[in-house]
Amino acid sequence: MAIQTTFLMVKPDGVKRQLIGDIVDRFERKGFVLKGAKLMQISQELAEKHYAEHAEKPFFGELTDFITSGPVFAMVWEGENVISVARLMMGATNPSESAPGTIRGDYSTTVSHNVIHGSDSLASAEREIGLFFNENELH
Ligand code: DAT
Ligand code: MG
Repeated sequence: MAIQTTFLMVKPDGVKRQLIGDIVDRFERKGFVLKGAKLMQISQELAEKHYAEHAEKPFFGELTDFITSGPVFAMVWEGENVISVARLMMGATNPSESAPGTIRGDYSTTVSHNVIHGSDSLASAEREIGLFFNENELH
C-alpha cells in the first residue's frame, strides 16, 4: 500500500473547452479522492517556478505564455499510487503518442496544448502541491 497525493491541473485549453467535469469524473470514478481544488489564474512568477525544470528548453517561453493565458483548474488528489496512475490516465506528453482512452489521447493533438498537467514523482508532487495550495485549502 502506498497512499500518495499528487498535483493535477487542467490547463487553459482544457478549461476553455469545458473539460473540467469530465476530467474530475475520470479520477473520481477510478476511486481517487479529491483533497483540494480551485479555478485560478497563474502569475508569470508561479509559471516560471512551476516549470523551472524546463527553463533552458526552447519551448519555455511558449509554455509559460500558454499556462498563463487563462484560468487553470488546480487539484490535489489522493490514493493508491496516484502519482504514477494519474500519469497513465493522462497519457503520454505528446498527444500523437498518447493512447486512446487516456485524457491526452482522447482530447488533444498537439504537445503544446495537451489539456492536463500531473506531477511526475513524489518530490515533484510535494513541491507542486506546496506551490499551488496552502495547508488550509486541503481537506
Ligand atoms: P509532462 O507535462 O507530460 O510532464 P514535460 O514535463 O516533459 O511533460 O513538459 C511539460 C510541458 O511542456 C508539456 O506538458 C507540454 C510542454 N512541452 C513539452 N515538450 C514540448 C515541445 N517539444 N514543444 C512544445 N511544448 C512542449
Ligand atoms: Mg512534467
